[in-house]
Amino acid sequence: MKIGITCYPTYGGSGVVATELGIALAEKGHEVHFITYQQPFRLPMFLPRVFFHEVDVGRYPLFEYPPYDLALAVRMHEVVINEGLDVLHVHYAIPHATSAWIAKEMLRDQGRDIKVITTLHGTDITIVGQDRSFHAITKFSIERSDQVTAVSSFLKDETVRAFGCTAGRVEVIGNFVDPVLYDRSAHPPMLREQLGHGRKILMHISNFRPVKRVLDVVQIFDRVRKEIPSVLVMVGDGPDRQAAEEEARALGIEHDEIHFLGKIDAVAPILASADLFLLPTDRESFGLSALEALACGVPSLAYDVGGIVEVIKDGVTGALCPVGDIDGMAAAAVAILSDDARWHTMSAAAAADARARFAKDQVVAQYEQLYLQGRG
Ligand code: GMT
Repeated sequence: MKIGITCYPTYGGSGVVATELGIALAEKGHEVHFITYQQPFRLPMFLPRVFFHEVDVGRYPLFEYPPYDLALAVRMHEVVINEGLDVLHVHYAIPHATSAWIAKEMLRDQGRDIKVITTLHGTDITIVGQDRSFHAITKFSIERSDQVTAVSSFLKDETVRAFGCTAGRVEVIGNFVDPVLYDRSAHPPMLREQLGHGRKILMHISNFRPVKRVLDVVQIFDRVRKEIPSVLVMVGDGPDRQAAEEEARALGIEHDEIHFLGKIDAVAPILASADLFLLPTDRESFGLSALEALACGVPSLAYDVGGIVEVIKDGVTGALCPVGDIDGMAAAAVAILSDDARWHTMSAAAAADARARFAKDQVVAQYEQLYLQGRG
């Protein structure tokens, strides 16, 4: 099939999922066309059957806010015609589902139908989509999509609740990992040798937005390090990085105990050195980074809200605590890290469960089924 994919190409979960889905589809023989404003960051320069179509908004003095959604619709319309696409699969509703609907209407006028699939990822439903400025257009665009998927049951329920969509219209297709890449045994323990020095390694990966609660990460670690020789590795960057660094200093955490590595695209080799993953976010629809950690055999800790409870199995592959329960998270971390046998059992269960429920091949096949539905 010929599939158009639109996503946010920069750092972020939905862009990662969309890009890796596109690469996997191309490996299976489909032709994939990314339509967005920048080459997706996880997309290597050239791959067979993968194409990139840049959206150019142009510049005009009148436009204080250049209308990207319209330029995207025009580009979608053009690529569908020029490349003969069968389906447009957009990731993150705003504004991608709206642009796809406009392109679909333009094509309809030319006697051509294009199937539009919208995958909802998180804040397009839980935050931005519910803002007064966007609620009506988000609801409209979801309802006009031919098919809608959500990355967790939590997100599906939230879509039905907040937008009044019929539950049957939203199919849950979770995120996925490549079990070959996210394999602890596939990577030398480089980070452990460089930073571990015999200590346990706790890790956090995110875009350091307020929703990720990176200060909680530092405070949990502060309690753990007092019980167990350990080191915290912080991966990523964003608005709360400075506050996290200041919190570490205020708590007297030594320079050698906490490392801020900044943005790193290839996280599998460093996850393979971690002993515990911390993702204490309070509004996570899925938690892709936790899934990547689990696949690498890293027991993961999170708050028991949102879709992350569908990813981490409490007491089996990690632990879940009430939001803000920093003492509880620290106690759970110490309990896992101080018992080698328990850690090994959890690590093996984490890697096995990630493979059983979220392996790339099975999830990509679910999307392929969706593309084929309704085709003659
Ligand atoms: O960063 C992004 O690309 C989108 C972001 C968001 O804010 O919606 O991430 C969401 O999509 C990811 C991929 O499906 C999920 O793993 C994240 O849990 C989800 N983020 C939130 O719900 C906060």
